[in-house]
Amino acid sequence: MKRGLDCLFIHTGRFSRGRWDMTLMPAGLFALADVLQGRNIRSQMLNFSLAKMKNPRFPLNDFIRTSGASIICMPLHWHQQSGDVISLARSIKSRFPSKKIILGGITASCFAGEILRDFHEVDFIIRGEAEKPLPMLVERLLSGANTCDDIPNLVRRRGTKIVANSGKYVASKDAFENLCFTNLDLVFDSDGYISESRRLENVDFSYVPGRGCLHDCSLCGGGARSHKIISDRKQLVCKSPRAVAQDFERLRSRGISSVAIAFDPFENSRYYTAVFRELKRKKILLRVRFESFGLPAKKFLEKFKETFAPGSGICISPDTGSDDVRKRNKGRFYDNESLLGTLELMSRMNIAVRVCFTSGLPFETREDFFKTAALIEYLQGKLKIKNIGVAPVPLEPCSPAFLNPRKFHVKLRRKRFADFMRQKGGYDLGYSTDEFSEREIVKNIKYLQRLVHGGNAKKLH
Ligand code: B12
Repeated sequence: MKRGLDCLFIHTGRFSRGRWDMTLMPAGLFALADVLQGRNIRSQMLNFSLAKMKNPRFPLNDFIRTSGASIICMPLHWHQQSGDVISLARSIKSRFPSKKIILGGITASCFAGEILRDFHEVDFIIRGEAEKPLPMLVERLLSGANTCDDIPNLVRRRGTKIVANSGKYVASKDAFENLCFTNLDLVFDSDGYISESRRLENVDFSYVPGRGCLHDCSLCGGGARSHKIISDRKQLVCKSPRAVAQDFERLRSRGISSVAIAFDPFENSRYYTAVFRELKRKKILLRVRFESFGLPAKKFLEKFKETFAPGSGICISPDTGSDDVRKRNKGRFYDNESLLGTLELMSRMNIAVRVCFTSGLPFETREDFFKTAALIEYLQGKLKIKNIGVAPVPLEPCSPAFLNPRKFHVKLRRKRFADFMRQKGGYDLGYSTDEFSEREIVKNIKYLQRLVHGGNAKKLH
């Protein structure tokens, strides 16, 4: 008889305004399932949000029962999922009291103590990086051993107390090099997952070649300092160009023809030009959407153009039209003049571009806001750029503005995990600035969105 699962990963996604979203799973989940599988711990990833989207009556309890898994691992990575993860954990625990529920991911790591104190349906939390701690914990649970003091990054209950083990695990460069973030065979309905990624992101798969950051953008919860607090990571790690090429080859052999890369914390283009060179040498031709955290240099653009398939493009996020606001909020600063120069160059090189903006950044004044509107109009009118996005940026836990609101002149509406659980939808920002109330920020964002979509944007102030 076929052996059942030992460990089932369940990605909850989010149910908001009557529909399921946040259906992408954290990139790191693939590596965790793959590491367990490599140690003969049978694992699978179930994308609950996607299963419910396809079949609103998806029988989760039957799925869990027939899987045989005694351990349920749930990513609580994005704070927007907080309420959904806890309510699903509660429902699983009430139906299967003997199953152990383990949480992990950025948001679970930020609020580990509060979650374990208030939500007894959660048995364990692994803070930060989990490739070593998770197999250790799962092996102990499967063997019935009840000692786990030596498991790094583990937070748990002991009697009425919450204890955090003292050991720390952070993946070294060598360990990271060998992690596999592309094992789609461990995803239940992997074809459905690829189709969902195509629908949402217009690419088959999101690939992340590294971990950590060198910068501290004001509203980002994944900057250098946040990583230090969340996982004790002090350095950036990246896969070698050879390992990235192997991953891409694996993806291609799985039928994947387009990939998004949204990881670009580097000071210069050396890393990616080496990666692109290797992909070209290996003749791996994919369509790529690259999210540039700074401004792509000429050399980067040349290599990008000669490496990837037609339809590839780059997303740039100046966020604001004001140089001063950009300087005070963004780790990798560039001014409007350099931005316009790069956009003109990309247009000459025929590289597709998407330019993204927001409003409500710390220190933004009304005048700055109108600079953003003016820049958008200039890009649309003079540079004929059609692909412009405007999106709200909710305040992320552990971001510099969250950790030090006074320095950034913001007022937080969400501080504790319970506050994050109560949030509703993408426009629930959770903060206001000295200049704008939360409602005004949302109004400003909607104004810019109308500007982009050609609506009547005049009725704002
Ligand atoms: C690449 C990236 C993306 C990519 C790829 C996402 C993906 N599939 O993972 C894209 C562009 C798609 C993306 C989307 C979003 N992202 Co993003 N993203 C990043 C970025 C730059 C790198 C993240 C990363 O992959 N790290 C490396 C990988 C290998 O590790 P990992 O996935 O983090 O997993 C490790 C741990 O978290 C943990 N873990 C994760 N899950 C679990 C589960 C268990 C049980 C355990 C034990 C452990 C565990 O284990 C792993 C390793 O040990 C970070 C910023 C940064 N510099 O870190 C932001 C970041 C993670 N994203 C963020 C956000 C908010 C989003 C969006 C919600 C944005 C939006 N409004 O749409 C969406 C959500 C997408 C969805 N689900 O639908 C925030 C999260 C803040 C927070 N606390 O919630 C960050 C920190 C940036 C920010 N703005 O502050 N993102």
